[in-house]
Amino acid sequence: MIRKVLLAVCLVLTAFEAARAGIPTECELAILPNLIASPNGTIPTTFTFHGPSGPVSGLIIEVRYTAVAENLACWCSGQVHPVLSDTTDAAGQVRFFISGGGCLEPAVIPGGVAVVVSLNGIPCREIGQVSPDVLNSTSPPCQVTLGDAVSYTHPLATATYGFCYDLNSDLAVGLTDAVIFTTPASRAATCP
Ligand SMILES: [Ca+2]
Ligand SMILES: [Ca+2]
Repeated sequence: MIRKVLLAVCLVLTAFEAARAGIPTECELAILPNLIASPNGTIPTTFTFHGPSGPVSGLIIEVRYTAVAENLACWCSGQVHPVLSDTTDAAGQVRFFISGGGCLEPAVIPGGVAVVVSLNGIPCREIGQVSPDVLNSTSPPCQVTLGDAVSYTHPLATATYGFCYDLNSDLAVGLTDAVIFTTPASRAATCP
C-alpha cells in the first residue's frame, strides 16, 4: 500500500517536473510589455519572442484577460475580447491594437491576475494593461478626455512612477510616456 502511494507521488512529481521543464525558452526570453488599450485602437503593443539563436516565427500567441479584468476595462464595440491571438512573424513579433480603455494593474485587482500571455497553449507570463483612457467607463464609448489629462499631469510633470502612467513599460514615467499620451489626448480619442 505504502509503495503504491509512494509510486503515485513519484509519478505526480515527475509529471510536475516535466511540465516545468516544458516551459519554452521563448517564454523566458520573451519581451512582454503591458498591453496598451486606446479608444481609437491606434497604439500598438508589441511582444517579441526569441530562442537561443534568434527570433522565432510561427508561434501562436494568445492574450487572455481574466473575467475580473475584462469587467474592469472599457471595450469599444467590435473589439474582440477577452481572448486575442496572433502568430509571430519573421522578427518573432506579434502586434496587438486594442480599442478600449482602462488601467489593469494586477497587484490591485481582485485575484491579482489581469492578463495571461500563452505560447502555443502554454501559459508564459502574467501582465497588465495601461491606457491613455485611465479614468474609464466600463461600457463604450471609451474616451480620453480632460479628466484623463488631469490625472496624467502630476505623474508626467514630476516623473513620478505609477503603474497606470508607464505607457511604455520601462518602469519609469517620463517623456516617452508623455509622447505616447499626447496624440490620443490631443484628439480626444474615442471609439471608432
Ligand atoms: Ca477617460
Ligand atoms: Ca515609461
